[in-house]
Amino acid sequence: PSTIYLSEYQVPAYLIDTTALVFELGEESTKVSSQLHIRRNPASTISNAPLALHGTELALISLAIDGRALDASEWTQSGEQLIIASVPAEFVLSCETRIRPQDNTSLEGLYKSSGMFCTQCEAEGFRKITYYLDRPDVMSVFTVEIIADAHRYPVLLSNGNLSAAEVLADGRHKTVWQDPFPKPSYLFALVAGKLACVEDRFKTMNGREVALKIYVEDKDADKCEHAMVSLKNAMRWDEEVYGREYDLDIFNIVAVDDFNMGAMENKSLNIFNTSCVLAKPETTTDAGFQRVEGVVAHEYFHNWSGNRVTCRDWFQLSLKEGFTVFRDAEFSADMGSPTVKRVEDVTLLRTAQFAEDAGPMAHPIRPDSFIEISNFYTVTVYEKGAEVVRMIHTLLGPELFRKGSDLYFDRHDGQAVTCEDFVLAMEDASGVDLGQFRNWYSQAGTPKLMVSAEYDAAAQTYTLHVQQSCPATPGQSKKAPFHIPFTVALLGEAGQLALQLQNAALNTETADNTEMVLNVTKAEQSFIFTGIKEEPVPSLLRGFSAPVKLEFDYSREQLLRLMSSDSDGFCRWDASQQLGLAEISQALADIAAGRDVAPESAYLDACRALLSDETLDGAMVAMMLQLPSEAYLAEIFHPVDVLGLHRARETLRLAIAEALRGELLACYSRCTSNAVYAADAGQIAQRSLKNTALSYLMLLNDDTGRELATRQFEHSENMTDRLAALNALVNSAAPYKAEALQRFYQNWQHEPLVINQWFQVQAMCRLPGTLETVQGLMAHPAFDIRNPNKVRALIGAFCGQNSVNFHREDGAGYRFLADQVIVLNRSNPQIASRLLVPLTKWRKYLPAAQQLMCAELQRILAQPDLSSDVYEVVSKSVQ
Ligand code: DPP
Ligand code: ZN
Repeated sequence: PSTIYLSEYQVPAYLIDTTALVFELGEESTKVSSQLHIRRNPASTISNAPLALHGTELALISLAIDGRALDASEWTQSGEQLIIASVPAEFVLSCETRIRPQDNTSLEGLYKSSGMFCTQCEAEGFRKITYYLDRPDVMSVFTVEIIADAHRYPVLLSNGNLSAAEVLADGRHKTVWQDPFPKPSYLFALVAGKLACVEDRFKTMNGREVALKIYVEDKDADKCEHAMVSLKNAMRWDEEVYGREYDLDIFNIVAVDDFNMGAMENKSLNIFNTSCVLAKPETTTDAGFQRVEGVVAHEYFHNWSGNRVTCRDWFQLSLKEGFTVFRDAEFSADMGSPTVKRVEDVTLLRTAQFAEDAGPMAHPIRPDSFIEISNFYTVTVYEKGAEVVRMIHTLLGPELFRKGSDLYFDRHDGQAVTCEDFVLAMEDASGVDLGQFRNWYSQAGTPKLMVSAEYDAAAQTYTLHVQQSCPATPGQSKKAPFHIPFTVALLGEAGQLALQLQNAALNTETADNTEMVLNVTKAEQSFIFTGIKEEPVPSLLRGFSAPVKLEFDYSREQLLRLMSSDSDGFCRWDASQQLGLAEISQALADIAAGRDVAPESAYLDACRALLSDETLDGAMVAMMLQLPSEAYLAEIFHPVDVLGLHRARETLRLAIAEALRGELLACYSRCTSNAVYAADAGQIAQRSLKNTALSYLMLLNDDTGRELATRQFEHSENMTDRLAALNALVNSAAPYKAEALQRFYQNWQHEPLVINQWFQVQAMCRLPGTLETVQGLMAHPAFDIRNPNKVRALIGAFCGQNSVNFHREDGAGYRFLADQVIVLNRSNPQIASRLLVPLTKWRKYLPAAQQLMCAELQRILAQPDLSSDVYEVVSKSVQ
C-alpha cells in the first residue's frame, strides 16, 4: 500500500458537470449505468492528461465516449484505476458495470442490510459502485434512476427531489431522483427496501415547508419520536445560532442495522446506524437518548458545514468534522446541561484523544499523509478538531465568531475548500490574527502547560508563570509554541477578584472582568495581575479552554476550595478528579507497603457534603463522586500497571462505600422517583446520581445493596435503571445475576439494540473469567461478526473498556483480539483496524505486557492479504 501526501495535492484534470445513474437492483447482481458529462478542468495545468477514473471490484460491461463504444486497446486498468489515454476536451462518458451488493461485507459502497439495499460512500466508497472521479473536489449534479422489484423493495430513495415514479410491466418499479445541488460522490446515497415511514413537517425561517421523513423497519416505527424532535430542534437551532436554513423540500433519514459509523450526512438522505436514531425509554438508556439527539443534529448540521461547503481533499476532513462536532456540542449543551456535556467531552478527549496523540498513530487535526483515509476518522480529527474551533470561538468571542462563520459560508458556498479557508474567513471577519494559531492544524501531540504562581503581598501583585511544551510525535521531533487561550480567574475570600494585568495589551477580557483569556504564545511567559489584596486560589483553564495537559501544584485545601465553590463547573469537577487522583496514588503506596487503604478524612467529608447537599445538580455530583477512570489513570501513570491501578482504585471505592454507606443509601432513596420517564436534564441527573450511589453500595457485598439492585432490575420501566441494576449485579457476587441475565435476554431477544447492551454489560464485567464469557458469547445465536454494532458491543467493549481483563497476564486477551482482527480483516477492514487500537498502545505498559502485545501485532502483520486499513495501523505501531 502506498502513502498519499497533502503536499502532492493537484487539482483534478477533469471535472464532471452532470452525473446520470441508472441502478437495476437484482438478487444475483446489480447493474449500474452511468452517463457523465466530463470536461477538462481549466484550472489544471496538465494539458492532454489521460482520464483516470477510480473503481474497485467492478465488472466492466461497456464503455463509450459520445456514443462510440471504446475498444479494449483504448483503456487500461491498473490497481484502483481505469485509464483512458486520450479523450476530447468535453464529452459524455457512458459506462456500464455489474456489482454484487449482497456479497459486500465491507459495508462500503452499495450493500445489503436486513434485506434492504443501502450505501455508504464516504470517504472512498463510491468507487465500489461505478467508475468515477471519486474525490471531494469533483462536484456534480446528480440524477438517479432506481429500478427494483416492487414487492421486495417498495421504497426507492436517493438524494434530492423525487421527479418521477413508474410501475413497470415486469413486476418492478422505478423512481427518478434529482438533486439540484452539485455534490461530491461521497455524499451520494441510495436506499431500496421495505420500510415504514414516520412523517412530520418543519417550517423554515423563510417559510419553506420541509417534509421530514424517518424510514425504519415496521417494528421500529414506535422508536422515532425522539429523533424527530431532535431533528426539528436542530433545524431551529441552526437558524437561530448560525442563521442557516434548510435548502430542499424534503429531508429523509433511513435507519440500517449494519453500519460502520454512527451515521452519514448524504445530501437530504441521511443514512443512520439504528443505534443513533431509534430510542424508546423501555429499550434505550439516557446515554442512548443523548447520542440520538447529538448524532441527528450532527448530520443535519453537515448540510451546511460539509455539504454546501465541503472539503477539497481528505486531509481537510477536520474542516467539516471538527466544525460540525463543535456545532453539535454547543447544541447539546443548549438542549441539556452545559457543564455535564462539557465534562463528558473533556473526559473523552483526555482519555482517548490524549492517548492517540501520545501513540504511534498521532497526527495533527489536518494530517500530512495517510495510507488509508478510513483510518483518519479519529478522535483527533473530530474531537480535537472541535476543540480547535472552540478555541477560535473563545479568541474571537461569540459575535465575531458568528461574523466569521457567516463570511465562511457566504464566500465558499458550493465550493470544496481547505482548513486554511476557514481560518482566513475567521481572521478576515474579526481582524484577529490567527497566524501562530495555525500550528494547531499542523502539529500533533498534546501540549503541556506548567504553571506556577507567586504572590507579593507588599506589591499586591499575583504572578502566573506559564511554560508550554509539546512532546515529539512520529515525524515531528520539534514543535513551535502554540497560541493557547488560557482562561483564568482568581478566587478570593469573598468571590472572584477583579483582574487587571500589568501589560493589558497581552490579553482579551471577558465581560465581567473577573475572568480573563490569557494569550499564551511563547515557550515561557509571565502574567502579572495588579491590585490583588489577598492571596487567591487560581482557577485555571476554565471550561477547559484549550486541549492541553495542565500542571499546577495545588494544595489539597486549594482543590477542596475549588471543588466546593468555583463558579466554573469544569474546574469544580476537575478539582474533584485531582483529589481522587491523589487518593489513588496514596492507595497505591499503601498497598505496596502492606498498609490498609484509608481515604483522607477531608476527601470523605467533601464527598459526604456532595451527597447530602440537595441543592446541587445531581449529574455534577455523580460525576464528582466518580474516581478518575482507569483509562484516565493510564494517561497519568507510566508505565501503566493495569492490575495494580485497578486494585488500588477498587479498594479505594470500597473504602468510600464503607465510610459513606448511610449517605449513599439516603441519596439512593431520595433519587428514586415514580415520574413518567423523560430524557430531560433534571431526570437524567437524578438517575445518574442514583445509579452512582447503587454502584458504590453494591461494593459492600451485603443484602441491602443486592436487594436494591434486584428490586430496581425487576421493577424499573426504563432501560437506564434496568441496565444500571443489571450491571451492578453482573459485577457482584450476587447469586441472582445468572437469572437476571437470562431474564433480560428472554425479555428483549427481539430487540437487537437491547441485546447489544446485554453483550456489552457482560463484556465489561470486571470479574475474572470474563474473556471466557466473551468467547462463549461469540457462539451465541444472537451474535453476528458481520454486524459492526455487535462486534463493538462484545469484542470492542471487552478489549477497549475492560482493561483488567483484556490485559490478563497470560496474554490471552491480546491473542483473542488479534484473532478477531485477522478474521475481520477479510470481511470488514474498517472495523478490523478500529478494533485493534488497544494493541497499538503497547509502549505504555509493563515490559512483560509489551512483549506479549507486540508479538500479537507481529502475528497480524505476517498475515497474507492484509487490507490497507489494518496494514497502516499495525505497521506504524510496531515501528
Ligand atoms: N458520517 C460521518 C460523520 O458524520 C462521516 N461524515 O461524522
Ligand atoms: Zn460528521
